[in-house]
Amino acid sequence: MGSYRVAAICLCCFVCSCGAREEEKEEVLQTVNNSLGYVAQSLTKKEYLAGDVLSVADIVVWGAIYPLVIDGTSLPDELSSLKGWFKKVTELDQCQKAAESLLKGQGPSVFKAFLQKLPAPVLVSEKSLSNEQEGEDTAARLLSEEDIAAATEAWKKGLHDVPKPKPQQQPILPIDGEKNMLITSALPYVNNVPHLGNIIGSVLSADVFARYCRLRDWNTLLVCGTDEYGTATETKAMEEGLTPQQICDKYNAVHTAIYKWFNISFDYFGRTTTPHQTKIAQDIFHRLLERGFLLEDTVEQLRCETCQRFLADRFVEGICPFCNYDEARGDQCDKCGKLINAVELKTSVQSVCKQSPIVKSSRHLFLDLPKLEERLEKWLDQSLATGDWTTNARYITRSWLRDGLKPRCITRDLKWGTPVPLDGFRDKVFYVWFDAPIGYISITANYTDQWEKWWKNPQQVQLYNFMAKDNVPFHSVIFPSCLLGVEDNYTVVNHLIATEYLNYEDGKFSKSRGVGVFGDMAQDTGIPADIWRFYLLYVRPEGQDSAFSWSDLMLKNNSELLNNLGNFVNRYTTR
Ligand SMILES: *[C@@H]1O[C@H](CO)[C@@H](O)[C@H](O)[C@H]1NC(C)=O
Ligand SMILES: *[C@@H]1O[C@H](CO)[C@@H](O)[C@H](O)[C@H]1NC(C)=O
Ligand SMILES: *[C@@H]1O[C@H](CO)[C@@H](O)[C@H](O)[C@H]1NC(C)=O
Ligand SMILES: *[C@@H]1O[C@H](CO)[C@@H](O)[C@H](O)[C@H]1NC(C)=O
Ligand SMILES: CC(=O)N[C@H]1CO[C@H](CO)[C@@H](O)[C@@H]1O
Repeated sequence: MGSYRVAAICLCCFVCSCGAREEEKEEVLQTVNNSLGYVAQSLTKKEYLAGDVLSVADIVVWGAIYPLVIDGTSLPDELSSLKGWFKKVTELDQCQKAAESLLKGQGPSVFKAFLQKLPAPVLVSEKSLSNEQEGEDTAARLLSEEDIAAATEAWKKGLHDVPKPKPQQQPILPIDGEKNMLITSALPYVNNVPHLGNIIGSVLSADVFARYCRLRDWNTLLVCGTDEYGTATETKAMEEGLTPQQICDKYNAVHTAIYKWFNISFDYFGRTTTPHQTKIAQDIFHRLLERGFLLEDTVEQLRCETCQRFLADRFVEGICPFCNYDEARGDQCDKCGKLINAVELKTSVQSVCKQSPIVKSSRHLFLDLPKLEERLEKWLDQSLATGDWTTNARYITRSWLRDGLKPRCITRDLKWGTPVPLDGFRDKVFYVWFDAPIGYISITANYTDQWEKWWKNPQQVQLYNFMAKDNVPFHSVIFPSCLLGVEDNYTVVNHLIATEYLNYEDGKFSKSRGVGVFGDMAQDTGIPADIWRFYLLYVRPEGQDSAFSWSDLMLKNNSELLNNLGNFVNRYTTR
């Protein structure tokens, strides 16, 4: 069934010409041709796809290729068996009726609007669906004769002739007329020890990309740091009997040590609890306020009377109002991916004390996303067309826009956060999702006082954001909306690289249940960091969830790293 699916996805390109580049179209043609050839081949031996009687497979495939070959004449002659089958299925009474009700006499253009909303076809999925042999063919086809000749030439010359990377100036700054790469890895929450999924999801992926960029001699700045504000920290502080600041100091050191051990090449690893954060976040806030992009409204908030405090959405659990998943968090449902307001949960309990909270109202400030939507879409059109966005990032972003944007509350009744600098709200702080992405900027400001050369320089800087997919909406919709609304020449994301999830053996990583491998434990195993790095990159959840497995780690260490890569390098270096 795999190749049918690819065919169905690729057909979109024909019907809607959704901006696929020329070589992509050729690739698509090839893919569809192969898949159709495959279907035609199987139809030479039998009447219908699954045998001699019509089955659901016929209907599905017929429906998928219908937009392309509405009258069957566009099918090449080599595919005569497919042609005959298509005609036969099309003539079925039910299929005729279905087609008529859909087309309403307008022809294939009726599919356009629908198909344009689908994620852009990814050709990589062809590789993962087919077997390894075909995968290699695809890779080979992407290289031109010249590429191969150049590679052979370079190989013959040996390592001495490889140009040395230019020395790095300090601080690293963009340079006129050169390629300037600003790379961020999602800021890890300070109250946790990161697990392998967190490490490959953003930190290690960003590291590898940054190393590549430096080898290419591009001006590259990789920044990250701990995200330290919010209730998560307050709660952890209560648990451990420390102040929030002490918790941040303690876990910032834990994170720093783990990434150092994994040899992550951050140019600067900072934190969000700095005066720079306060200054920049408040400046962004003031500019949004002056430009009329903030609204005031009353919010129903959950409050725990037992603990005497308002509850952050993340600390409430209940039933998702959209998909009825019964372990949804108050901010987001892990099952359907929708963002939630905690008060919308059907029956909820606080995740710490397990008491049911009460609803209480207070005045808050909202980011007027509907008012920013137009400029966001304009910018997104351009960024998606010219940048590297992973399929999941494109898909999540599109579905957010399709659902329409609503105003989002940016303030919270908490203490541990960036204070809101406005009368009437001075006892509140910024909500973490508003505050945290500003951390990229303030952390850079903590690295160099010339930070604006990176962050207010969209003409000369390419911004790459690395993250796991649950972080996509904040980076593709909400934060860009803020930066565009501020009208201060900010650098807005050009490339968004999101991973799926890494599972642990057959389940999820879970600190509370002690399941999984955490950064500090990886170190204690005695297995060197480079083997961890290799294996995590090998199982990187790129197009779909993947899993960490101990036995697979041993296997890949021996087969891929030692036998294949090791022997290859060995043969080269001992020539
Ligand atoms: C399409 O596939 C058929 C075999 O199914 C092959 O004969 C033909 O050359 C292919 N056409 C293109 C354009 O690749
Ligand atoms: C860490 O990476 C650097 C290159 O960025 C390399 O020179 C160094 O040997 C690595 N350290 C370890 C312990 O692998
Ligand atoms: C934005 O910044 C760049 C580089 O600093 C500058 O060349 C450009 O003129 C600025 N654009 C605006 C609209 O301020
Ligand atoms: C990985 O392979 C090396 C070389 O054979 C071996 O020394 C090491 O013990 C292996 N590590 C693991 C975790 O299997
Ligand atoms: C260069 C710079 O601004 N460094 C600051 C980074 O943040 C820490 C913590 O707030 C300060 O102590 C540094 O002075």
